[in-house]
Amino acid sequence: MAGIDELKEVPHRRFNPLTGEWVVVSPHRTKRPWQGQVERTEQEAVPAYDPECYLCPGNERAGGARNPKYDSTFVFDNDFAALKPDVPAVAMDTNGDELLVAESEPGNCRVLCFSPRHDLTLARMTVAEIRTVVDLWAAQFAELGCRNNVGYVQIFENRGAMMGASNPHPHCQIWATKSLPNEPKKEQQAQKEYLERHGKCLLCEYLALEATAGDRAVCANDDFLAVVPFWAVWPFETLVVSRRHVSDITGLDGRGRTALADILKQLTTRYDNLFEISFPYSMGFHQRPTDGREHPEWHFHAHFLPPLLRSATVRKFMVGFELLASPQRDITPESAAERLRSVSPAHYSVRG
Ligand code: H2U
Ligand code: ZN
Repeated sequence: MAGIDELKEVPHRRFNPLTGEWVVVSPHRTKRPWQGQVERTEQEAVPAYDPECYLCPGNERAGGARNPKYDSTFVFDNDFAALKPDVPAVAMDTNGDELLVAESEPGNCRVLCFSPRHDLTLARMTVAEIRTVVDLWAAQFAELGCRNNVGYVQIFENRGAMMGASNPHPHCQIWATKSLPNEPKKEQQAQKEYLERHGKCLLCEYLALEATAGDRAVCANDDFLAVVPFWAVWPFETLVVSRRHVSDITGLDGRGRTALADILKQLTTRYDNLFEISFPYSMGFHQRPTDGREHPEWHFHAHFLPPLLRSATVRKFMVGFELLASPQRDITPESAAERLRSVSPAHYSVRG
């Protein structure tokens, strides 16, 4: 069996055991993975309070509602929700030919503000402040997940204009759906099959491998490990895995929740330090479906999917072969992890 060293300069493809999909890796295209230049971009000063922001405490939202003068976290139903809880049960399959298939999808969409401060981000909040966000994520997962018509709860953050975030105020969204969406559905099947075939949890086993290997690790604490996964698609994609086998965020005890806050701060700090900007990404937690069944196969984790490639402005595009055939990357996951490990663990904004 070949080791990764033998593939260091060889075009190859890597298997993602969580989705059953492959990614093409072309390491020979990056003679030097990193030129060392940091392209400084002009950063707009963000005020602590913005009278025009629809998420700041006390302000009016676009829908007309007014935010309370909250001093920690704040959650509300999305004023422009993509899904609604009360929809008639409708299913169509014209002529039964399995070609024009549709069904109504009940759901809830919420917006969750991390902080009353307009100018903060996870990287610049304290671990104690992020811990209150973790507690609210857990409460929201529990509350929405126990509803009859909620089979899955997706918590996600779009960070930065490049990712389509409409507002710099630190916030995330929660979408609760009746059905299991595509990505968690793939992971559900893969984890279930792995458990059946090996009698072990896929991510427990992967975590043990990565903890020993070390070359894809980015940062860690006693309860979590952040790695650039072996099968990463985005240049600086990471996977945050709980060391304990819990299937959802409510399975974390107090210590685990503080550790989750800590690893999120560590990781987002390293991301920001890479190009000395507030690093854009989409991140989200993958947890067990809330369909009322037992899900021993599910291992709680988070994915960070950042678009940037070489600098604050040069992003990766998923086009051509990637869009039509399979994703591809040049910089290897190992060198991306090395880059993330080599930056300071302290945020550039407080380093002076
Ligand atoms: P994003 O930044 O990830 O787009 O999330 C912001 C969400 O906030 C977005 O889904 C909602 C938008 O619908 N929103 C409100 O619910 N009320 C408002 O007053 C403006 C934006
Ligand atoms: Zn704001």
